[in-house]
Amino acid sequence: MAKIIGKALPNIPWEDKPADCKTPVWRYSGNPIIKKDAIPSSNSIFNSAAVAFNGKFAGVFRCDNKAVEMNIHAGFSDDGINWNIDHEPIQFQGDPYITKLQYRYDARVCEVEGKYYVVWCNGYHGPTIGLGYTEDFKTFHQLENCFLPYNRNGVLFPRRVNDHYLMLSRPSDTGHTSFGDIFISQSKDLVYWGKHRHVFGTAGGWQSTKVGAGPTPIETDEGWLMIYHGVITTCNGYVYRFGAALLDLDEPWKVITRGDWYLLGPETLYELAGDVPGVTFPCAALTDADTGRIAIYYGCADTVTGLCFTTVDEVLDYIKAHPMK
Ligand code: BMA
Repeated sequence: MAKIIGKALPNIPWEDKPADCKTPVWRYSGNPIIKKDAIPSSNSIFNSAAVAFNGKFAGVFRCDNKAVEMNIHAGFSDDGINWNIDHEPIQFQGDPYITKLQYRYDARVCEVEGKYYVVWCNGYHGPTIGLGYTEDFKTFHQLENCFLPYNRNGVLFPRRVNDHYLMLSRPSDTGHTSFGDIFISQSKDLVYWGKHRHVFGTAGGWQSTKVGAGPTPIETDEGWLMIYHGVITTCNGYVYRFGAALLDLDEPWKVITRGDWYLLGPETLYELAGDVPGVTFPCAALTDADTGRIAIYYGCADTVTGLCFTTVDEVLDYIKAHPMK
């Protein structure tokens, strides 16, 4: 039995695994939990991040509006399933040179030492990784962009490792990048990032075009559990699934095990049909250290937000049973 290192979350959203389910991850029966028009201005709400907050839940949601402009909005929930999303996008405080809006999307939220950090793809003469923080999900402060363009997929670790903040990211190009490996960068102050290390690149099948980090890595007694998306190019375009890898706790650029089989991919109607058919894109995971339960939030077909469940043992047993050679 593996152990999640972290806080108990007795009110984690949860449904038991259905008796007839043969996969390591199972979908919430009420999916999608957030519809495309959950706020008046939205065309689609997907690739969004939730965290435990003050005994309840808060999050940052990608809401593309009816002009199909990409922006991020705060939201709150009593149960992690039913959400009230602010109708207005987040307005960041900070240096106007940095806070000037071009576009924002695919946020992750990560609590580090009592602050909730938001990491997102930020338009700044091309996509790069934006970083900000909040303590109440009402006032948000924006820090410097972490990297030079182009980079569209940043994920912060929930604690410092060897006195460095760690960020996973994927250097890319301006558009729908047809390549991409995952790197780790390190920082003493969340401003200057360096000591860049390659974590892993593409592999066969479902992860043959590009890979990118998903939710905040989950600390376990066996290593960092990283859930990540993998993309394959088919005759109908890109298909996004997600899988998992276990990274060394002290040197997370070292891969202990990486799954050859995906955990979840587009199968249901709301994953197969939408603005971008065939996309399952995980951006957040709630965890309960007492039970090992994990609830994953994922974007479906770039249109709606879904929720699915697993446990730390389900995932680790699965990637160990089907490891990449
Ligand atoms: C990626 C990002 C995601 C999106 C995905 C599929 O490159 O733009 O926001 O979900 O493509 O369209």
